[in-house]
Amino acid sequence: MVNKLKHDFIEIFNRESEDIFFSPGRVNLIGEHTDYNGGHVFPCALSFGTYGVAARREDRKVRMYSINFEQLGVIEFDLDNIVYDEKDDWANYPKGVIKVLQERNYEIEGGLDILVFGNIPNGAGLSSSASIEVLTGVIFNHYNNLNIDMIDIVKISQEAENKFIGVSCGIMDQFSIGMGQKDCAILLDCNTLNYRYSHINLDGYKIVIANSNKRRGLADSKYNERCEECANAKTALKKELNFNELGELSEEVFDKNAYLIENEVERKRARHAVYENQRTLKAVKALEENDIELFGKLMIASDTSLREDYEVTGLELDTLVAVSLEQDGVIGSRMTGAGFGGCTVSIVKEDAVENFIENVTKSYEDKIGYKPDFYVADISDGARKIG
Ligand code: NG1
Ligand code: MG
Repeated sequence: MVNKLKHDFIEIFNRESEDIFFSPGRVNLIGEHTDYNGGHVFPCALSFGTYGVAARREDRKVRMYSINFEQLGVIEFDLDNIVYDEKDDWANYPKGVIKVLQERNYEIEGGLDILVFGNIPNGAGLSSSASIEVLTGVIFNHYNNLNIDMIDIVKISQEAENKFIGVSCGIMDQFSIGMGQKDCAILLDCNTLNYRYSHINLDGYKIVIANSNKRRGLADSKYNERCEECANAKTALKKELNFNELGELSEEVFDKNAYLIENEVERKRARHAVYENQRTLKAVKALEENDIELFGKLMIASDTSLREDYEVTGLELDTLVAVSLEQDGVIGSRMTGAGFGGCTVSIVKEDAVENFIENVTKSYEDKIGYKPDFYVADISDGARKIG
């Protein structure tokens, strides 16, 4: 792979590359739509992600080429004039990160040629966007000797997505991609950014990701709508309760005070955020006590809440979860990521994985008309220089 990318670099830029970087995708095991509500998440970095092959330039131009979007060709821009441009599509993510670096007064000395290749399915809730953001941060950090901590690269990447791209996302994706560790999921408190690694010891089980192959479409605008609904619910509750984030509330306190949220839709959204946060803490405890059955039940409860209270699933994801749960050896299954399409994550007994994939493919295709894709997750390290 790496050799092929070096070869492609020469073809595209007519020169040798200098260094190779990798930034993973991520899958969230539980804790969905809790990050921007100040709750907990439990994601892990994957072995597939985005590769970046780079070489310094003497001038202040950045030239970028993505093998995934070859029809867009080489995208060129000047370090002194970084503006969002719809036609540059994917390249707006790296642009955003460079822009935020500059806004924070990091000095970017010179331009770069960068070839990018990603093997994460796009728009599937596995964070292809955050993967390229963090990749960009790591690359520019390296070539400009900026010595930025990974945590700050994470925050800079999130800010790029918030301000430059316009998605009010929380910090889960960038955090897990930057800070990921092999064979571990990260329990992250998105309010305080306290975190710890939890070793994933799924003896005899696999984490199976299924892509519904339903593109997410309107996800970004619906996403911002959910952020706003939760913010309104929080304001209504805060009139009586003294707290900062929905993630600080227990189910009991929420239930007692939920009547304060007059808007019924906003009440449901907030209920999801509060309950999902508590579920995440219970799920991590269960996993660490080797109670995989309980972990699976909490995954299913998470999905139900995302479907009924948060309303971010849709026919394809609902079908995929339903047919997954009908199979032998399945402990739990839920949508993962923003929703509306994209992926599910399931815990499946190792010896049942093959049948699971075959049967789910068939049932899903019967009902939806096209096939899902599967990935058996391999939990890996976070973004880094690899060569
Ligand atoms: P995906 O589905 O990877 O875009 C989005 C947000 C996360 C989080 C999840 C829902 C972005 C970049 N990320 O993830 O911060 O809120 O949805 O839990 O939009
Ligand atoms: Mg995204």
